[in-house]
Amino acid sequence: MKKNFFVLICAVSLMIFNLGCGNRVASVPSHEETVEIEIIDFILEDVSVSVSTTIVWTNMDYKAHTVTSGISPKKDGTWDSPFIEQGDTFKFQFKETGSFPYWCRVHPFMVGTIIVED
Ligand SMILES: [Cu+2]
Repeated sequence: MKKNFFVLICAVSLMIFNLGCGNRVASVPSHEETVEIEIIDFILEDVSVSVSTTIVWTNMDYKAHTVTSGISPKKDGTWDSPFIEQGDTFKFQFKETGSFPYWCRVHPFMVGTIIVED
């Protein structure tokens, strides 16, 4: 009986240990980060970020803007914000590498590019 109990404890320990390992793997830092971009004076910035980065745009202008992926004046459907009013934000996570041009649907002359690297 005592021996069985000991085996049971070992099995439970192993289960907990494995569970612990699983949790540790899941929480390994994935280098996900947030980059903040302020839209000021009708300028959309060019920014380079690493993959998995979330960009948060904040509109500092008195006019509403959008951040819309694609080459102005065409949307490519990767992302498109609603109107971002002064002080409001829009965020998008870049899960793939590449060069992503974007523009503002209200002011199609506003263009920028997000470069996403490994
Ligand atoms: Cu705009």
